[in-house]
Amino acid sequence: MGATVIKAVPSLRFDAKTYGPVSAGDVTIGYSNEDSVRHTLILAKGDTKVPNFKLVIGKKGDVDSGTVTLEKGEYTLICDVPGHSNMRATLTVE
Ligand SMILES: [Cu+2]
Repeated sequence: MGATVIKAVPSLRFDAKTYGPVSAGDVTIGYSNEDSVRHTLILAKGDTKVPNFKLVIGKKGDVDSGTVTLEKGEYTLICDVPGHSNMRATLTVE
């Protein structure tokens, strides 16, 4: 299965509002920094943060990736850097 690639782009945005659908199970996510500041990526389902998953891209050109086991559902992609609260998107797992 291929990776879902998410880009952080200027200014303080993800490159899409929605990603997927991807298949439930082990989901590989790549995160690429095309912006000029540090970004993170965490996942939440409702108000519950998905444990043990965080990607960090510190500067332009950085790439991080990770694999996380996800059940079916709608997840929120979040950059938790202070001031980046508009960096929210949806990942659909089916
Ligand atoms: Cu950010």
